[in-house]
Amino acid sequence: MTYEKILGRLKDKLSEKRYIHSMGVEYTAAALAMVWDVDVEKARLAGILHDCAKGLSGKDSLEKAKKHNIPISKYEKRNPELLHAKLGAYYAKAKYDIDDEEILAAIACHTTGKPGMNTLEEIIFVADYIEPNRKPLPEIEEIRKEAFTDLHFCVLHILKNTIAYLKKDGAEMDEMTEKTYAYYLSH
Ligand code: DGI
Ligand code: FE
Ligand code: FE
Repeated sequence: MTYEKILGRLKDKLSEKRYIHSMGVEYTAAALAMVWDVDVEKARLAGILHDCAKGLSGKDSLEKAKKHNIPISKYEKRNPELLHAKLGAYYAKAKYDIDDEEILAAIACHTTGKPGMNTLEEIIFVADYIEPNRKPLPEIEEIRKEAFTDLHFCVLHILKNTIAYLKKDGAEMDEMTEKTYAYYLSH
């Protein structure tokens, strides 16, 4: 599928705000790929497509996950918006012709992260958080610098702030978010 076709389909599936965010993740991931010696085209594709399933409601996400045999954890059952990452990987392959397993894996873990992410996975996780169209988050200036100077530390910093935000909000934490944080604290 051509890049233009991917953009056309995404534009149809996402809100304008989410589409602009996706473009921000694409170019931020491309810049990070240049610094961290990752294939720039892979980073761009993972970035532009990472939220391709974000247009679905919670109810539809659960239905689609069941339909496509995507395992649903108890956390995802209670917080179905978490499923947009795994569903995104599914649609990237099924609807956007992405066969590269590394791109699909980076999309699948972009919300909670996972222990021992590879560089492309870390780049998408970070780019999602720091891209310039997102509304400013606490300590974002430091986090943005870290993304280009110390990628592992940047992942840890984002996890720490996301967990603090979820706690403050009384939101339920996914087991994977906690596991990822524990991993990055000790590595
Ligand atoms: O899809 P985006 O909004 O671009 O970003 P994302 O995929 O990182 O999703 C962000 C949302 O996911 C944010 O509101 C925090 C939430 N989130 C991240 N980890 C967890 C979580 N929500 C719950 N309930 N539990 C988590 O562990
Ligand atoms: Fe997302
Ligand atoms: Fe996103």
